[in-house]
Amino acid sequence: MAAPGENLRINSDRLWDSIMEMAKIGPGIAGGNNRQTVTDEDGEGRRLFKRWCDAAGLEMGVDEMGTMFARREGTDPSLPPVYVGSHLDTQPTGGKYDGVLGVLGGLEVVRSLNDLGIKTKHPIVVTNWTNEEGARFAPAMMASGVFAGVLDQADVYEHTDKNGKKFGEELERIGWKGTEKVGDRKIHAFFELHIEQGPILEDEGIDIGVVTHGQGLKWLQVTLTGKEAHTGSTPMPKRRNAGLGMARVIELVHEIAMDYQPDAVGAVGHMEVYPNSRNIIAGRTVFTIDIRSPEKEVLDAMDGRTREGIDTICDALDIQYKIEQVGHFDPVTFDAGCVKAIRDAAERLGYTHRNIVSGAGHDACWINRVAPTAMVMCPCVDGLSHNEAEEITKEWASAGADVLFHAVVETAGIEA
Ligand code: HGY
Ligand code: MN
Ligand code: MN
Repeated sequence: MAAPGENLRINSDRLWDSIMEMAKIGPGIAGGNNRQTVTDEDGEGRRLFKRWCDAAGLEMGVDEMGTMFARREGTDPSLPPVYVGSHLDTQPTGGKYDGVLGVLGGLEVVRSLNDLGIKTKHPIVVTNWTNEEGARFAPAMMASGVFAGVLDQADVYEHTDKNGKKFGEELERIGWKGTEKVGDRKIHAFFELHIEQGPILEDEGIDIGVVTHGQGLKWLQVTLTGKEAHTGSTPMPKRRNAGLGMARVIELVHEIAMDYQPDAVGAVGHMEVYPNSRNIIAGRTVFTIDIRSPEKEVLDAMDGRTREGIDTICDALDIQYKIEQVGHFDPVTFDAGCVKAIRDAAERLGYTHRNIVSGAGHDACWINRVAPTAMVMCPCVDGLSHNEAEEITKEWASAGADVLFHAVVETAGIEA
C-alpha cells in the first residue's frame, strides 16, 4: 500500500494532554499511577477512554474479558481491521506511560486521520487489552492470552488477588464484562507503541526502537512450608525455616541469571511471609520467580536449574516445596512485514532508529500468534519503568506516535 507523505504527523500536544489527563485517574503516592486491573480506578480510566472514542466517532465493542475495541470504519468494511493499542492498567506503583502511551497513541492515530479527512481501506480498531500487567491477577497479558487461545477464560475468571477476590467477579463488578466472544475478531495486523522500559535507546541517543523480537518469560510461584517456632528458644539445628529457604532461592535465581549474561534476567519481586511476626520463624513463604531470556534453550535451562536448586535447598533445610508455573511465553519473533513498515516509517520521518529486543512482555507477544504483529518503542528516562518515577519526553512520545501513525495507515491503505 502507498505510504503516507513524510509531512503527515500526529498532534503532539493533544497526545501529551490526553496522557496527562489519564494520569489523573488512579494516582500513585509518588507521581505515578496505581490503576490496577478491574479496580474502580481501572473502570474510571475505561470510561474516560470510551468518552474520547465516542467523541472521535468510533464504535465500541467489549469482549468477555473486558478488552475494549474502538472501531473506525474503512471504505471496505468487509476487510479485516488493522488493530492498534496496548493497555491502560498499571502496576501498583506504576508510571504514567507504560501501556497508556500505546492506547492513547492508537487513539491519536485515529484522531489525526479524522483531522486530515483521510479514509483508509481497512477499518482501524484502537484496543485496550485487559490486565496486561498481571500484578493483581496473574498471569500478565491475561486478556490477550485468552484472545490468542493460550489461556483458558473460565480458568482465569477464577484467579484470585491477595484478598481472595476473583478476576471474573471483579470484571463484572466494575461493569466491563462485555458480551463479545473472545478471539472471534479477525486481525489484519496489530501494532503496539510502548516505552522501552530499559536504557538502550536513551543511552544511544536513538528516537525509535524497531522491535524485532520479544524475550521469553517464565513465572514460577513457589510455596515453601517449614514450621513456625519461637525465634528465641528454638535451637538452630531444630529449625525448619521457610524464610531462610526463600532467601536461598532468591540468591539461586540471581546466580543462575548471571551465568547466562548478557541477556538473561532473573529476580523475585513478589514475596509473602507467614505469619510475618518478628519473633516467629517463618513457617510458610510464597513468592514468584521471574526468569527471562531471548533464547528458548536458555530459558528452559534456567527453569531446570532453578527447580533442581529448590529441591536441594529444601532438602538441606527439611522444608517442603510446591512449584506452580503461573506465567509463560516463549521468545517471540515479530512479523517481518510489520517490522519493515515501522522501520520504513522511522526512516521516512527522519527519526533515528535501531532494532531492539523487548525485555518486557507485551500484549503484542500473544497477538503475534494469531496475526502479523510488531511494536514501536520510544526511550524512557534512565530506562526506568515499573516505578512511579517513570518518565519520557513529549518529543519521544510524538516520534513514537508518528511512526505508529505511518505504519498503521500504510498497512490499512489510504483511499485516494
Ligand atoms: O512483566 C512484563 O514484562 C510486563 O510489564 N507485564
Ligand atoms: Mn506495558
Ligand atoms: Mn508494565
